[in-house]
Amino acid sequence: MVNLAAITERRPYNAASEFVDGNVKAGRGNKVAFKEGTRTLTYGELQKESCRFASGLKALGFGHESRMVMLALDTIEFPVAFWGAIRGGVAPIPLNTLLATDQYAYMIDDSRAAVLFVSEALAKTVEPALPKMSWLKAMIVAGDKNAIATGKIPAYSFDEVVAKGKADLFAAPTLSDEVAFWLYSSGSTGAPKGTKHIHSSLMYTAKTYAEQVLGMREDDVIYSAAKLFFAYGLGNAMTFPMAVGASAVLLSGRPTPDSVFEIIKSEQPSIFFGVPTLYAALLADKRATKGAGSAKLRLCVSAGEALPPHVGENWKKQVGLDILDGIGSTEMLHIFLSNSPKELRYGTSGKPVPGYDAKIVAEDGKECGVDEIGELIIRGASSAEGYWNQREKTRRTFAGEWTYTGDKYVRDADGFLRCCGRTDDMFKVSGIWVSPFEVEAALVSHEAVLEAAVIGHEDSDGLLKPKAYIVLKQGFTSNDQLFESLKAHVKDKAGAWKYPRWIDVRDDLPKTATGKIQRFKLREEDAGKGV
Ligand code: 3UK
Repeated sequence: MVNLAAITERRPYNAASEFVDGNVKAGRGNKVAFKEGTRTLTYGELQKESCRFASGLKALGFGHESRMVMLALDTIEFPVAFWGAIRGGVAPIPLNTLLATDQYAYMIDDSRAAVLFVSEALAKTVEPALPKMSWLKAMIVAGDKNAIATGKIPAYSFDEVVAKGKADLFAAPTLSDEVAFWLYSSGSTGAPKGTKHIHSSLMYTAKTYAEQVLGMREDDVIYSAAKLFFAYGLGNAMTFPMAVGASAVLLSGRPTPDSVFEIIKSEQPSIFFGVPTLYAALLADKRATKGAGSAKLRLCVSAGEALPPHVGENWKKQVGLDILDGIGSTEMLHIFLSNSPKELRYGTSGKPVPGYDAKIVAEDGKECGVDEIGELIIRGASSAEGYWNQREKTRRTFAGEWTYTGDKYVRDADGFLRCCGRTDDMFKVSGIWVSPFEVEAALVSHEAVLEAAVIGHEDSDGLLKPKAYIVLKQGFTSNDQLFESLKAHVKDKAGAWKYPRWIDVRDDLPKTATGKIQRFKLREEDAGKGV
């Protein structure tokens, strides 16, 4: 039996000591922890380099109780910087690498981080934000520090910081209950929220989901197409394999069918983690055959949005393995409901992971019966401490032991839980949030658009993509050229995956008496029409 109480008990504890130093102590100093292309990092190297990084940060004046924003690709430097920071008591804050300058400006300033760790390839996106940042005191660039003009902010290369630091083993005297790192979570309105996670939560997710549902073990080789900056990828490819002394493969580039099949073939992973859109794209490729190219593949996992049943069924037919769909969240850190190799029902998120309790509640707070839709709430020790400087939202989401997911769920007579959409207007595209509000804001900032409403519309794979309803300003007519220009405009303003795949021009949009757009009416109308 896994003793979960021992993990959450309040005590002096630094997660880096257990995840990094624990592996060296267990004799895995020479084992490869991470592989990225031709580069490798052993557990022993990770220990030394993370000590040097922590000590280098300290020498620059950043120690226990400071914060470091990370805008970093999945390279060998990621785990060194992440664990180096945690070791030094500095909270790392990995950011989504697919965002635009203004969004970075918001999160860097909101977090009040003193240090920004950035991969050279991403430096140009964040550069225009730097003169306006009021809290940043230093930049660390993985690569050439001259690739970015940092103005008054001193810049150091990753190598310089590591060289400055000492390799002596140390860890800041943190507590198991203390905030270790943050992740930003987005909502339907308003800005993203800094979600604060504590040191013990990392091992809690590993001992519950990774160990008991996946049975992850020392000889596993992990490949996660979801990047380390997502809570999903962070667990999959970093904390889970490290919790059992396994190895993870990292890809710094985009996970396309080509790059993913190439990695599966060359690295022969035993566990693969993806999102539904990627599985659908992989299935359309002729390489989606037995084991997908890896003789060792034993588990495939999907999360981020609901997996359409036919994707799982076709994968099973072509690849020979089931896809385990599970739901997790930034707020709960990782997966809390999941299918398992022993118990799987497509079209559902499975059952609660050992260590988590799930309830479906009606609006009056009463628990729903079988087949009654309500909001899914979760109890489990990996829940975040709260949102940074967002008291109202914190109180609403983290209600004592229970965390409100904002997801509508229903439980069937056999105890399987099925997702029925959101309680708000949010939806996921490729597992990444889209807020209709921000796509609409981008659309109305175009010269031709008077009003806009955006909903998720199912594509031919049963996966949601943005669909826009717009009212044009006088003097503009709808044509393909205008639609292309609107799509390009949204990509530029809001993010590449958020552009509307369909645009419907209307004379007016359904609104409440107070002028609020009624997206649910458009959704109902759209559902009636089918694809
Ligand atoms: C939705 C799902 C149906 C759901 C995440 C695994 O996605 C993760 O975190 P986010 O904070 O989003 C959380 C929300 O995404 N969702 C996620 N998985 C599923 N809906 N079926 C699923 N399998 O709305 C949830 O509230 O981006 C996923 C591990 C860690 C994570 N943070």
